[in-house]
Amino acid sequence: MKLLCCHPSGLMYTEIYLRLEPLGVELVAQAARRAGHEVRILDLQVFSHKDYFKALDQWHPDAVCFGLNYLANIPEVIDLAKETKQRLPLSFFFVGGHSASFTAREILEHARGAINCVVRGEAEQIGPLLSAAMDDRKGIGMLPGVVAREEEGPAPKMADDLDALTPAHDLLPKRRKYFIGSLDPSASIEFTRGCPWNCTFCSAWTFYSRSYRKRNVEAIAEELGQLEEPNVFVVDDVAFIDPQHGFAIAQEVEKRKIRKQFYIETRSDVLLRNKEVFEYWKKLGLAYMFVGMEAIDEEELKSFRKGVSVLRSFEALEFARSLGIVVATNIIADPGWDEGHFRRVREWALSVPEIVNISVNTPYPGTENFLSAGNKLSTRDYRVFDIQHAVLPTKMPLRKFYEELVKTQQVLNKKHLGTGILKETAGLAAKLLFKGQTNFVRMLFKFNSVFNAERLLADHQKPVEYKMHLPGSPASVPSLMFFQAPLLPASAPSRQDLTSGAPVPPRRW
Ligand code: B12
Ligand code: SF4
Repeated sequence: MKLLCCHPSGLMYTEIYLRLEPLGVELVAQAARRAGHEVRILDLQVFSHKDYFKALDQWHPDAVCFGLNYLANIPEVIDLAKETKQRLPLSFFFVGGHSASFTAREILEHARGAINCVVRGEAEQIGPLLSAAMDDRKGIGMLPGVVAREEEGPAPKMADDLDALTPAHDLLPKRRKYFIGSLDPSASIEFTRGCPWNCTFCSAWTFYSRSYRKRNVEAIAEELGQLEEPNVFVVDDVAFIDPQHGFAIAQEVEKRKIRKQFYIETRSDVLLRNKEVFEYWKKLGLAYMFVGMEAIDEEELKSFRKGVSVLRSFEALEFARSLGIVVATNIIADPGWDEGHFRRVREWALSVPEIVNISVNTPYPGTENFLSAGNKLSTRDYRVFDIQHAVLPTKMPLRKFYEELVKTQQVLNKKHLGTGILKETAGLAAKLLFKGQTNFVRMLFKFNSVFNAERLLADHQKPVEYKMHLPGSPASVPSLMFFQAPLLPASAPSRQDLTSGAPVPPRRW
C-alpha cells in the first residue's frame, strides 16, 4: 500500500521562532515502512497545499494520514480530507495525534465521511489498522484506539517499548527548514515520554495517563549519532526528571564523541533538584533551555496546580542563568488581566535577562480547565485555539486586551529580535547565511507582521464552518485519561516522589 503521512501547516508561532520536525508523523511512517508499505512524508509547515494536491495527483496514494497534535489545525485537515476524497474517492484517510485523540467523534462528524477513522493514542499501534485498511477495511472500528463513524474500538494500548521504532528522519524532505532560534538547522529527538505532574491547563499528562517512560540510553545515542544536523531539539515535556537517566545519556553521548548543541525544556524544581545533570549537559553542548514558570503571582500559580512556588522559579532562573546558556520562560496571560497586570509582567520581564514569552490561557479539550471553563468559551472556532488568541471572555474589551498583549510581547521581543540582536549575533548570522541557512535571520525581522492586535482581532471575524463541541456533562478527571495501561509500573517511584520538592533517590526504573 502507498501511504502519504502528513503534518498540517504551521501556526502563528512557527512563523517566527521555530519550525520543528514532526516526530509523531515520522513514527507512523516508520511503523508503516516496517510493515512493508511504501511511505512518503509531506510536512505542510514546509510545503504548500499545492504541493499536497500535486502529491495526490502524481503519486496516487492508497492511504493518507495526518498528525493532528494541534487543535487549531482541525478545520484545515477536514477540508483537505474532503478535497482528497474528491480526487481519490477510494483512498483511506485517517488522522491521529494529540488533539485528534481528544476530539475524535466531533472530527468524524464535521468530516461527513471524508475521514475514515481517528486513531486515538500512539503511532506505534498503527500496524493492525494498516493491514485492515488493505483487507477491505473490515473490522477497523473494532481495533484498540480506533474511532470510526459507526463503531469504536476499545481504549488504545500504550506502547510497551519506545525503542521498537525510531522516527523515519530520513523520509522527511527539506530537513534544513527546521530550526529553533539560532539553532539552525535543528533536528528533534525524544528521550522520555509523558509527565507525572498534573497542571490544570495542560493535556500532556492526561494524554499519557500521567505515565513517564524512558527510552533506552544506547538507542538514544545511536539515533543522535545518525542525525546530520548540528543542533537537536529534545521534545520531552520535562527533561531529566530522572537524573540517572539524564546522566546515562550524557555519558553515552560523551563516549561516542557526539558533538551537538541541544535545546531542552524542564521545570524549575527538576532543574534545582538535579543541578549536576544540567551542568554535565552544558559541557556537552546544552545551548538553550526553556523553564516553564507560567506566573509571577503566587495565587495564579497555585490555580494552575503547577506545584512550584514563584520564589523557587526565580531561584531556578538564576541557576539556569549561571550555566551561561540562553534561557527562556513563559507567562500565561489570563483573559481576566487588566492593564495593571500586563504592566507588572512587563516590568518584571524587562528586569530579567531571560527570553520571556507570553501565551494566553486556553482551555484545550483534554485539560481539566476545559471541563471547568469550557462552557464559558467566547468562541468555538478551533483555529483560534493556539494560545495566542483569547477564547474566554476578557475583562477588558477584546481589542484592549490584544493591544496590551501585543505591547507586552513587543517590549519583550525588542530584547531578542530586530537589528539590536542582529548586531550582537552578526558573526553567527553571517555564518548561517553563508551556509544558506536563512531561518534564523528571517526570524529576527518578522515579529511585527505576525504579532499585531488587528490581525488577532480579524481572526475572530472569520466565518466558522466547524464548531468545536463543548464539554458534556461534568466528567471526572480520570476519564480524561483514555489509555488502557497501568499509570506507572510497580517498580517506579511514587508520583509523590517525582512531583514533590524532595530529591528523588537514585533508583533503577
Ligand atoms: C515538541 C512540541 C512542540 C514543538 C514541535 C511541534 C511539531 N512540529 O510537532 C514546537 C516547539 C514547535 C511546538 C509548538 C507548539 N506547541 Co507543542 N508540543 C510539543 C510537545 C512537548 C511534544 C510533541 C512531540 O513531538 N512529542 C514526541 C512525538 C513522538 O509525539 P507526538 O507528536 O505527540 O506523537 C505521538 C502521538 O501524538 C501519536 N501521533 C502523532 N501523530 C500521529 C498521527 C497518526 C496518524 C497517529 C495514528 C498517531 C499520531 O503518536 C506519537 C506517539 O507514538 C507536546 C506535548 C506532548 N507531550 O505531547 C506539545 C503540544 C502538542 N504543543 C502544544 C502547543 C499549544 C503548541 C503551540 C501552539 C504553542 C505556542 N506557543 O504557540 C505551538 C504550535 C506549533 C505549530 N503547530 O505551529 C500543545 C497542544 C495543544 C493543542 N491541544 O492544540 C501540547 C499538547 C502541549 C501542552 N502541554 O498543552 N510544540
Ligand atoms: S509539568 Fe509541564 S508537561 Fe507536566 S503537566 Fe505541567 S505543564 Fe504539563
